[in-house]
Amino acid sequence: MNHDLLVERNSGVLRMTLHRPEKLNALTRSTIDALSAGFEEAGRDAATRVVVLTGAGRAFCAGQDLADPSVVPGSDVGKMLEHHYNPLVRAIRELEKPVIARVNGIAAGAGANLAFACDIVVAAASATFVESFSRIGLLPDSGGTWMLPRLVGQARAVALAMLGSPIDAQRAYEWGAIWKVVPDDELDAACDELTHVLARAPTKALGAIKAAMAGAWSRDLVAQLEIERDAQSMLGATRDFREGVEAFAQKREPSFRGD
Ligand code: T3D
Repeated sequence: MNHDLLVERNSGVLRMTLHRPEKLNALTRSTIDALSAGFEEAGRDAATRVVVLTGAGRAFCAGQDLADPSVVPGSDVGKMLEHHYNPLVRAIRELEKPVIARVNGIAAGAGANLAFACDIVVAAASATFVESFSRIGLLPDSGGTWMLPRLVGQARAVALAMLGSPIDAQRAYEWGAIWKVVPDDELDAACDELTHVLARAPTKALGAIKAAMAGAWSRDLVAQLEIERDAQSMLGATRDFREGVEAFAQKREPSFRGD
């Protein structure tokens, strides 16, 4: 039980809401661990077919709680990454189910990079993203140095990290860092539309897409073709593939179960 994290399950959707609005949902160790546990549980629970990560109040997440004793200068900040942030980022990236970041407001530091680690990022127009690390003498962590250049290109990634300049959701969208930006009052509808589609999609195929694309950065084409072959062998034996082909032949909407 973590009071800074609300966990809700409904119709195949696991929604985790960072809930410490007065501190812009800054992350404590226990909240990071509760998030990791939530993503791991989502992997085990066949009923969960999509995960939504969001924040309460005016922020998505302001990153590490800078009032936490573990970040006092002189302490080994890397230990915090090793034991808490890195397992969380891996839990998001290794979950073979889609993860949506519903970015309702400012996403700073690790908060920004957790959003970028998700599969589909939809942001309110008033949201901003800031790699604030350099402002306090750190480098982007939580996968930021890996993910940002891939999303926006090396030149923009380096400048964002070095300058710590915020970008608004529209710019993040134009730079290819996020999937969609919507007016603030349409964020819920946009997120609901996504979850509705993804919770009824062939979950194993979505998981295979995620895994194949994530690993593609470190493989050559020949190796990637083999990954596609192996994944397609697995997917071709699923009930959802059979259902998809039958539905096509019968000119009806498929009813995917996720198996
Ligand atoms: O262990 C390790 O350090 C390793 C891991 C590092 C990962 C990281 O995430 S490092 C980066 C940490 N995050 C930041 O540096 C961002 C710090 N916050 C800000 O720069 C600003 O708060 C924002 C730009 C995000 C928003 O500014 P603004 O003016 O809209 O709000 P505010 O007034 O600064 O914040 C509102 C309250 O939230 C305020 O509390 P108060 O004074 O009303 O009681 C502020 O202190 C609190 N708050 C905001 N961010 C954090 C925070 N409290 C603790 N930690 C925070 N990160």
